[in-house]
Amino acid sequence: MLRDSTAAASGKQYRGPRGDTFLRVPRPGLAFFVLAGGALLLTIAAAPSPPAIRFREAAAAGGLVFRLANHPTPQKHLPETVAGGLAIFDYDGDGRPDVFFTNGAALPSLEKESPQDWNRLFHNEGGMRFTDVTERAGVRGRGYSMGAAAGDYDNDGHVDLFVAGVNRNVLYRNRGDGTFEDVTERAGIKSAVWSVAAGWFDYDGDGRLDLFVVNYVQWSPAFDRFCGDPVRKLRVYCHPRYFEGLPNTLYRNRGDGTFEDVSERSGIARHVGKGMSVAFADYDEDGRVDAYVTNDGVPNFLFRNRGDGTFEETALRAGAALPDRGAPVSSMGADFRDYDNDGRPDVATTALAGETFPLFHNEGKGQFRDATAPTGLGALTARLSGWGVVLADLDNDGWKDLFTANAHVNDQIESFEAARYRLSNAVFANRGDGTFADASDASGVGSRPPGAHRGVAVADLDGDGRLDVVTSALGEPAELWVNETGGGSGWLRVELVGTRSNRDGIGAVVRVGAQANEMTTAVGYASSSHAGVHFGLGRAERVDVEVAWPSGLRQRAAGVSANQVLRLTEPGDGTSDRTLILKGPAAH
Ligand SMILES: [Ca+2]
Ligand SMILES: [Ca+2]
Ligand SMILES: [Ca+2]
Ligand SMILES: [Ca+2]
Repeated sequence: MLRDSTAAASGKQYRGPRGDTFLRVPRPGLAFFVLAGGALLLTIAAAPSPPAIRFREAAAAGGLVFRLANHPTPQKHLPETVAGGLAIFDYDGDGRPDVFFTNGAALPSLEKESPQDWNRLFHNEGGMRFTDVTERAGVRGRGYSMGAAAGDYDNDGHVDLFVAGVNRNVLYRNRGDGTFEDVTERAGIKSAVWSVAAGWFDYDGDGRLDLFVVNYVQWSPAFDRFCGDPVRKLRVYCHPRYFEGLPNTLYRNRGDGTFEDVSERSGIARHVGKGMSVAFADYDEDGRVDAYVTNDGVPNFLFRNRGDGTFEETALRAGAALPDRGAPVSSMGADFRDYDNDGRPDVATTALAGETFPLFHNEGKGQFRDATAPTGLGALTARLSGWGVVLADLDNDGWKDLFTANAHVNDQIESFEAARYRLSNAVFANRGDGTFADASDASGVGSRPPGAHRGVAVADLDGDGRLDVVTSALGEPAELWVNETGGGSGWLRVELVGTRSNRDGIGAVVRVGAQANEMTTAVGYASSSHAGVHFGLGRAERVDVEVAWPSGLRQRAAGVSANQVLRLTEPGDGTSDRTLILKGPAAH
């Protein structure tokens, strides 16, 4: 925590809930009162509210032309309706984040039969212009792909890519020359079951990224049960209860280009679920990164990292497995970040109409509370169905907002329920008082026809300091939501270069004033955002930055100017002082 901030000129210091002082970013139109008990109250003063979040859709205009070929069939093969993960990462190291889409395949063959089925990589040319570089990069892929996870597993400075799919996973090593090498077999990655999502994290703290693969259910193309209404001849995708679940897979990175399957030894394989996404954060603040896994129709998992190479599944005990109603929901995507600036990572998820999008507030001491209703999200999302979800500060006011990629799972739902299949995406603005407001219409995301949205990833694609959003949709064009929010609020992007820790700094917690954010690339639904750690700074002009590296080392940068990219390299073994203060900007 920032006890001796040198940036107090840009904000006032307050005593935090745990007795520590922190820097609060002023927010226009709001007055702050700190109570003796530590609770923070906000009252709205008679002043203009912050500028509304605004997006403009620009995929086609920018050449980001991708249509997800999910291959719908009369047999309603289940993979058709759960495809759509994507990844944003800078594959060529030019400082501009690029965009990768997973794509489907023919059914029941599970083979990519034409270029329409290829996974696609788009190079960011700057100025919101994109070029398809799939063939040159060698990432067209094989099989029915589902999810993507970006991370530099071999610590060579080039971000690598894992693609999860139906009975076929692929690991690509980034060669650093704009091309990728399929190293799946050599690396020891299996392709035995249906994997939907994956994420990179260093669970054993050896400085090498390990791979968590989220497996869904036991399914084969031979599955031909009729689900739906035979009288009306309405066939629908079978509910997950008709399928056996699967345990997830954990691969330990040996550091020699190969991975060891430690699913059994680590305890991960002891838990059978119907996994859809994974997100990482150190929820119990013991310095070891933990994993949250959403399950479809059964309780979610929270794998607490014991620090000895094993995990215990604590979701029920921690209050993060189920909403307060006590019944499991169709959990899809997840993001694991602090939405209320109390310094602890919370869990935002999505689910289907009638279930709301459950939000679990981290109360400290390893406990969560269902905050869906008190934050207003219960009422705002009760009629929605969602997949991808990101907690990101879309208006740079210092409070993370929610963007969800929406649609129902059942394309025939309108024949059975008063719910819609195709939906517009949604934006929920964080009011900074523990509640969210529906900003969907005002933001412009409702300006496009509703779609069967699935994946979502976020990054500042044009380098203007405002986070842009990419979403995928079944059978429909991907959307590129260019952030055009006005108001000129400040921002800071922190990019990490690990030396003792993994090169990406994944698992680091970055604090700017009262804000905390995780360096993680696992977001949304089966998706990945690898683009530094973004902070909205409101009107603050200078801030202090503190990084808690996975190695345990803490690094500070004091008096950092707003509106820049701060690239922090972890001090190496030769540094005896565990706190290093970098003076001035380190933008690239
Ligand atoms: Ca790039
Ligand atoms: Ca690499
Ligand atoms: Ca932990
Ligand atoms: Ca915000």
